[in-house]
Amino acid sequence: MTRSYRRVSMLFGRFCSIVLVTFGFAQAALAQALDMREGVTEVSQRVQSLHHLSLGVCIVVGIVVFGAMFYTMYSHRRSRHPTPAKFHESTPVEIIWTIIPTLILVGMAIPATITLIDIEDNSDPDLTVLVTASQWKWHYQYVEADIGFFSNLSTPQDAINNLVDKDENYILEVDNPLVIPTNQKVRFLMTSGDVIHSWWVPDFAVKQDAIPGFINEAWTRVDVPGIYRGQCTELCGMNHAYMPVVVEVLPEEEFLTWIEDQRVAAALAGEQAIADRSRTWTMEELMPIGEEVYIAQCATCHLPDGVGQGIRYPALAGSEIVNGPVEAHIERVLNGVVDTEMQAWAPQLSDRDIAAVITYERNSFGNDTGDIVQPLAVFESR
Ligand code: HEC
Ligand SMILES: [Cu+2]
Repeated sequence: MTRSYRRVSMLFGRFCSIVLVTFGFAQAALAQALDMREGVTEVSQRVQSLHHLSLGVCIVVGIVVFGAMFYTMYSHRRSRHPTPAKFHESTPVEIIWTIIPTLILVGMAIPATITLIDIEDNSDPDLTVLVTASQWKWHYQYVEADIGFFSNLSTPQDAINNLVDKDENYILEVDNPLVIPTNQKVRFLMTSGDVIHSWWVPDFAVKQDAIPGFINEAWTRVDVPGIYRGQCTELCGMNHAYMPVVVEVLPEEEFLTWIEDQRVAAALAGEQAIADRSRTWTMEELMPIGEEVYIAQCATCHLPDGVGQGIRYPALAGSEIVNGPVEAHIERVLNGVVDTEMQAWAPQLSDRDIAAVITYERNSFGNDTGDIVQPLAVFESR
């Protein structure tokens, strides 16, 4: 008897230690796979610990409530208690089961409210970025430094169409990431040029709607340099899944150098634009540039071969505008069509790129106007 008892208890002990060791490993792996991420800001870490607090409370409450239920069902079953007790109401019990949940809720509400108030505190920023969403890209304007640029998806179309392998950052990569410095409070002003979008970077615990006609606020302060990725998180049309957010956090000095580089680049682009419109371009020069711009900017809607998509996105092949007077075509591309997805390209593309893409449209997809549109003509129509 004692011997078999010892044996069983030894086996049980071994079993428990195996379970515990496995659980230890599993816990680390599970935390990676299932837990809400910790992120890289103080706010994101507080949000995670709030999540842990609530989850812990839920688990304890669940165990107590279900434990009491199962215990009652088992020990008061009919075979043991043929005649049920007949009491009604119990003031002490009612007081207890009102006060305890109230205390639990207040205990959870206090830290949650403190965190929420901090999340909403957009005062005293070191830097402000105006984020403007549109279908399907982000525009970042550094308010103090007065520089701005568009951030477009950079995943190759062939990866999207399963013609080449997808890499780790598939549809989470852009041509120009938002760049911000470490250790500074960055305030975001969010708005949209068309429909409702939402700017979301999980590692910062920042998720804010970008609504046309409104400006919403959010802020972050990141201590760890690195590249952080997010997405638009409000269904915003056909290419909703293709407008990622990428933020590059640089140490402060590197950030200042970056700002300076952006200023120099903007000045150079201005000079380049003057040079571009002061000479006459040939068809051979414009066509390859036009094709590149078309594939990067226009092909998502009008398709690479210009056939459009039903009534929603008109075909450019055989289009009256594309084959009609040049001025009307330039006007359409510069200003777009209000309240449609055909956006104004004037603020987005240079004179040269617009001239090139229009030249390309007028001489591709079976269109054969022979027109060469000059950057100067685009400049004058702006
Ligand atoms: C997000 C989708 C989208 C993108 C991207 C887009 N377009 Fe459009 N485009 C449209 C829609 C929608 C219309 C029809 C607007 C209307 O008239 O209602 C249109 C119309 C046009 C027309 C007039 C065609 C016609 O026959 O009415 C031209 C020309 C044109 N787009 C050129 C371009 C160029 C050049 C680019 C890239 C620089 C571009 N589009 C990018 C959606 C888009
Ligand atoms: Cu969006």
